[in-house]
Amino acid sequence: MQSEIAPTISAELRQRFASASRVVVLTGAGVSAESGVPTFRGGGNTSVWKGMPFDVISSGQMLERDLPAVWEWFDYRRELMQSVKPNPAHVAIANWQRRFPELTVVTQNIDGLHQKAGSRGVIELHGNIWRARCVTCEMTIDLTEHRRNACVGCGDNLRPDVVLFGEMLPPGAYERAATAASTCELCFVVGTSALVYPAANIPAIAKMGSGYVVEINPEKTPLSSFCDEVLSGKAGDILPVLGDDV
Ligand code: BV8
Repeated sequence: MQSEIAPTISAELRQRFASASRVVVLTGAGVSAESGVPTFRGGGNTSVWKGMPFDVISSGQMLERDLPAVWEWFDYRRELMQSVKPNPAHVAIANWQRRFPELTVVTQNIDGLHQKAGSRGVIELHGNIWRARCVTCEMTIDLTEHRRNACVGCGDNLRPDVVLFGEMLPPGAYERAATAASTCELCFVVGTSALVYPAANIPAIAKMGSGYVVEINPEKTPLSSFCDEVLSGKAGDILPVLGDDV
């Protein structure tokens, strides 16, 4: 039964969903919106911090200039995320792991909610807010278990293990995501404004291969006109229906 909250899913997508083996899901902040994690460009309380736009406070330059300010910003966001839980969108994507022989989850998010929902092998293009990394020896610690004092390895400062604007992505992360996209049959783009690169390249790479690209977002984005199918609505409404429907 087609849920009244989900838009019409085309016969083509139903057929592809039923027969696909290699699937890529690229997610952005919108997939966590229904968990209560503020998005960045929706004007929420993480789009500006102490008068600074988020791509200023979350930049490599700011980290060089004022590490304590960057820690204050990330401590605030970790506090906001303490009690958030995966929503039906994360759970549906985690369930797809059993459905598709090769499912690759690529996320721009740093909240760890895909892993909490049970997804494995998640490619975190922008790192993870629950980890800290030594600025010198790059040793990482889990901030859910340790306080962020000095590095236990070499004693130098720790920084959030998150990719800030102007910084390179984790070695190999983008390449693994691009490789999966280049050979996928289906690529879902869920809850992203598709403004940040190189993550926003992933759907184009899927399209250049044999990927059928499906956007799931309540709003239009720069990607919408390029996608094979756009399902306008919330990820938490649409993703669970997609699976049941076919
Ligand atoms: C790089 C971690 C190579 C931090 C993030 C100058 C110098 C250097 C680089 C650049 C430069 N100028 C431009 C660049 C490239 C730059 C870039 O792309 N800038 C943009 C702004 C133009 N990229 C980089 O810097 C990257 N590195 O290029 O390295 C390099 C290096 C040095 C020199 C040259 C080249 C690094 C980018 C990573 C930045 N870190 N996050 C933190 O979180 O604080 S990015 C940040 O934006 C988040 O990760 C976020 O995920 C990401 C993208 O945003 P979205 O996820 O799309 O979220 P947004 O709020 O925008 O949209 C939410 C969407 O969800 C909306 O469409 C909404 O409609 C929808 N939605 C809402 N509710 C729902 C929903 N959808 C479904 N269901 C719902 N319920």
